[in-house]
Amino acid sequence: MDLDEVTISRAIVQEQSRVLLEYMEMDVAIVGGGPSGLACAALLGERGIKCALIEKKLSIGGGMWGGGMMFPRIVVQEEARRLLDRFGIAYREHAPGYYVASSVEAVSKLTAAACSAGVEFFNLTTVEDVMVKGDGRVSGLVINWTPVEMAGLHVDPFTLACSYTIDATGHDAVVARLVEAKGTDLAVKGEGFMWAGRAETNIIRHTREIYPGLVVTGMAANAVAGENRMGPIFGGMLLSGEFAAGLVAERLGR
Ligand code: 48F
Repeated sequence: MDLDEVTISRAIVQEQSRVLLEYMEMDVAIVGGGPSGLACAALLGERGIKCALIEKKLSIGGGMWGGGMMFPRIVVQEEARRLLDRFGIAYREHAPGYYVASSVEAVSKLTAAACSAGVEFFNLTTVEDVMVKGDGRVSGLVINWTPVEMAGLHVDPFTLACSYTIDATGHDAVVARLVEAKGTDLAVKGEGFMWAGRAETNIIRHTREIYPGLVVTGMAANAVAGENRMGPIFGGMLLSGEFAAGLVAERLGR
């Protein structure tokens, strides 16, 4: 087959432009492609909810790739084992209730599940602001190419509309902090000391709608609440993502 370089370029631009236009309006925008965002995206997608995951980096996976101190293994506790099973992630029992999985397999299987569920991914895309209009709800995201932000270029962004936004940006709780910075009554307390048991137990309670239209999940939920951190145990991230998906699906009546 003789290949035409321009056809290759045209295919990419045309197809991704089609997707971007289609997702200018969607049900749920998930910001951050770490374990909580990925689990949430997969479970929303499986319910037929139109959602996209926006990730500022080139690769999806957030803090899960690195496992613990760059050993590519993650620990998941008994309460979340069913989610390893649900996503087909293999594991070994290290001690009663402590399961160890490959972080590479975990990211890949969660990402594959989200893709299979119809979730669209916008990587290399940074959420730099949110849209809040007369009804006082977070009703859209202001996005730009990450390289534009990295280079400090003065380039105006695009806006995507969504019924719900999920802040899955991890320790930085970026979307929550954007809302806080506008002088709203939302206060991001910042994460507390390392205390895995407490952090993992309380994360579900902190996974909630923190501002109209804005739900927080994963480490961002703990950071908003001033809750402890937990290190390389990931059950809470998966459970929080699952809980956020259920919460938003219920609000959408799906
Ligand atoms: O940090 P991250 O993995 O979030 P998480 O799902 O999981 C936390 C764990 O990895 C770990 C832990 C142990 O359990 O505490 O840290 O809560 O993933 C957050 C993702 O959000 C992206 C960021 O690149 C990362 O992949 N992100 C951050 N800011 C933005 C963003 C932004 N402004 N726009 C788009 N993506």
